[in-house]
Amino acid sequence: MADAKALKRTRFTDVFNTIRDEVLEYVKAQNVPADALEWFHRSLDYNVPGGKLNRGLSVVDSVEILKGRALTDEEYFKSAVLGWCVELLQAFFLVSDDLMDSSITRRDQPCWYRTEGVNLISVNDAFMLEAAIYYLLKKHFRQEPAYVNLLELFLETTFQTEIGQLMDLITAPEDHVDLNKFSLEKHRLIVVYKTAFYSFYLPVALAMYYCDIPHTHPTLPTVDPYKLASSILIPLGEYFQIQDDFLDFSGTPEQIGKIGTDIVDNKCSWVINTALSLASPAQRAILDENYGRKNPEAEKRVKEVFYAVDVPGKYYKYEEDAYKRINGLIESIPVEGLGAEGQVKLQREVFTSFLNKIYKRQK
Ligand code: DMA
Ligand code: MG
Ligand code: MG
Ligand code: MG
Repeated sequence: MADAKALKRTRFTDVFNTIRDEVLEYVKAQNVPADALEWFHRSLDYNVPGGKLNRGLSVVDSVEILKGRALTDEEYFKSAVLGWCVELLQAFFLVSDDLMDSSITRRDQPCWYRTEGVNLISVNDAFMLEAAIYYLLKKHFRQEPAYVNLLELFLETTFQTEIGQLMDLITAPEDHVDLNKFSLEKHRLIVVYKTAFYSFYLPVALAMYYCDIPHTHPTLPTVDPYKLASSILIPLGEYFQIQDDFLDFSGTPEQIGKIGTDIVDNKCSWVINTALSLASPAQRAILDENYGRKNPEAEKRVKEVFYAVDVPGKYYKYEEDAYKRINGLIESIPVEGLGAEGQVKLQREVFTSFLNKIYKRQK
């Protein structure tokens, strides 16, 4: 089992080497000097392939499930290119996110902006990681009917994520802490935009477009399969970001590959919102005085309150409830397919396979 997983990762990572070289070949052909080419090469290797690859692999897995058979070499390659485009988008967001969140480490190494000689050049590096997506889409999908759909999906999802990042950042001002402004409703809005669209809806919708699944059947009035997919994947993304918030506070750097910054950064996370709903007046006063302060002692006092009100216990309960609720949503998909004659099939396994990639995750 573990072997099959490792094999899958190796095959997928092989495609990264190909697409990285294609992007670099293109830049090289523009006659850019060797040092600039080498810089981009380093940025691609440092920022793109080192994560869990859940998003990228989900594109390939979803295409395989939707087609209901093993993929041809060409189908595998193209699905993997789409998967790596999602990972490039993720790299673009993470490089900028770490700069904006003043993070220290990511994927067990220093954040890119903190490496030798990079700092604010990382802004341009992030843009170039994004640009590589559109070079690859054009190169590999320009001739396909799905091209415009794939293109629009990347653009719309990027916009949604940026709106989410904006809300995340302005809800967490550096110089002014006001916990009255936080709520679980606000949290939900932020996480759906900053995480759920690009991490969950995007990989599956890419696979659906690649498989030429239509929005509506020409003669049968039926549910839009993309809307149905979204109604499951957005709650799944919300659950994923709540895990991310919980791990930011409770995970060790060795475990999660990054040092948590949400408390110091004054973030409107699930953890602070949960603690606020449980805190006594005395505990609330400690949170008001210590949350969002750039000081390790203050962070420690906040964590003590989080443990005192048993945030971990609430989280484990949340996780069990979310898992059941999302499985219930998945079971509402008709097994025979959508539409009276089942013309559009949206296998439940697309969603269970994604859910099982993240259930009870520790990193
Ligand atoms: C994640 O927010 C959202 C994006 C778009 C990267 P985050 O700052 O909680 O992520 P992380 O914990 O990985 O820094
Ligand atoms: Mg961050
Ligand atoms: Mg962030
Ligand atoms: Mg986080």
